[in-house]
Amino acid sequence: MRTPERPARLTFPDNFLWGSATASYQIEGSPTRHGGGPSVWDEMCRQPGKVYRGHSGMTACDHYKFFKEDVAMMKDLGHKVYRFSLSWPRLFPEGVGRRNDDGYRFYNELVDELLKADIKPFITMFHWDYPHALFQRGGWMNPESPEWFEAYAKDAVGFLSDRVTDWITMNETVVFLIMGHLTGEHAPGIRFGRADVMLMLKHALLSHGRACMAIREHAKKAPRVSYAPVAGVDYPVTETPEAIEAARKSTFAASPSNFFWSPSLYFEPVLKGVWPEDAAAYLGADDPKITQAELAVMNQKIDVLGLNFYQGNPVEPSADGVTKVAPKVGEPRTGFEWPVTPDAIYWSVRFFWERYGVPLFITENGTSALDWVALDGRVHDGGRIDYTRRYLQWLHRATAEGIPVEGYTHWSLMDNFEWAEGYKQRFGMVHVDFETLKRTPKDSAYWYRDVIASNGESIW
Ligand code: GBH
Repeated sequence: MRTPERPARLTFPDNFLWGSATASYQIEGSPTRHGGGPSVWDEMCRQPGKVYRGHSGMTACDHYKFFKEDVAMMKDLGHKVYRFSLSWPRLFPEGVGRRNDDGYRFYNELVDELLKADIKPFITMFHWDYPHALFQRGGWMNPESPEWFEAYAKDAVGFLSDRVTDWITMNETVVFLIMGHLTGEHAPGIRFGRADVMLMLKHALLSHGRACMAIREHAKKAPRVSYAPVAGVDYPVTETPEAIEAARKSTFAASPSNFFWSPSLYFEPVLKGVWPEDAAAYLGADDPKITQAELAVMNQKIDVLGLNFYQGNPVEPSADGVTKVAPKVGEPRTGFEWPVTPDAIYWSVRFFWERYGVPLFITENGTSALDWVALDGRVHDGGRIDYTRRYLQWLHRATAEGIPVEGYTHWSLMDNFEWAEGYKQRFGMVHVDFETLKRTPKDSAYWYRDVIASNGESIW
């Protein structure tokens, strides 16, 4: 792995927002307590063999109970921003119609607690816990689904926008659509054909657009609207102009080899109001045939574009575009066995900035590791420190080149329910003992506290 030279002067902006990210189903627990409704993830966890060892989000970190302690912990650790999600079925047990006021009570208290601690709330409206009742009505396949999402977004904004200004409509459209409905690894865990999944994509993108409009129309405080897609890229292993151009081209092409993960399916309609021609050609009869009017709904102004970045694919230019660079024997990998590709975060930020010109925010980045509490009572997660240090060094290069990056929320604040992997993968800077629910900040949490205090100086 390469690393950039330490610059003479660091260029993270003075008001750079350092913090961490979580999601409702992964940390809260008690999803159906006090009137909440089940989500597709509650149903998924009940099905044998779908989630590692039959784990579920029933208790998770019990953040629902311990949120005050968790906010106090974030404050101790110096976090300035906290990205979290609202559980749609906690607020609307049937997804639409009847509101559950107890759900709002929880989020109201959480927001108040954050503001008291001087931590900026950054809210994701949808991070995969889709109301089961709406799934029974066809879920994303139902042409009414954009209206459902809009109604929910409008209501949430109405309740929280007297204090909250920063909103993300949805997290990683590709994951809940493709892993949820095409490969079936995630909830609802049913495999549909590609024409159906592309129709769901159309409805999800319309939902995003309508939620953006609802936020602008109903926010009490001037809102900042955001979107948080997976931001993996093909990136050049050598920095020649030809290699850079080839990597850029293949990043934005709807490549047949990994078609459903092509960023352009999720970025182009939202940021340019365009459905990629190569996607339409590839899909043929299964193309969702998105109209100009629908593209106009999807293409709402985004104030800050969230990037969830974990890994890129190294490529080299070749006669017909690019070829993937084979992994080296024994290359560094995370606990999940995802390759560690720090330089790729720079290319991600650069490619998405050059193409869309919207200020950026790293809404997720992090690594899972096999962490445990050592005999000295501490958690020595040196791998996470090195991973984050390297990714931040490359992120810094983007800011040094003048690319506006407003903040970084590390995934994740604490170990949590890692979807189909249950509690096996630990992504937190804070260790959670899932039997006692005891929180133990890992070495990385203290390291990150210094990074924040020095506005990034200590990453070199
Ligand atoms: C995020 O998903 C989620 O938002 C979060 O809830 C989750 O806990 C966290 O990450 C950790 O998993 O780029 O084609 O090579 C990230 C899921 C990670 C899925 C990278 C795709 C690589 C596919 N993605 N992965 S590709």
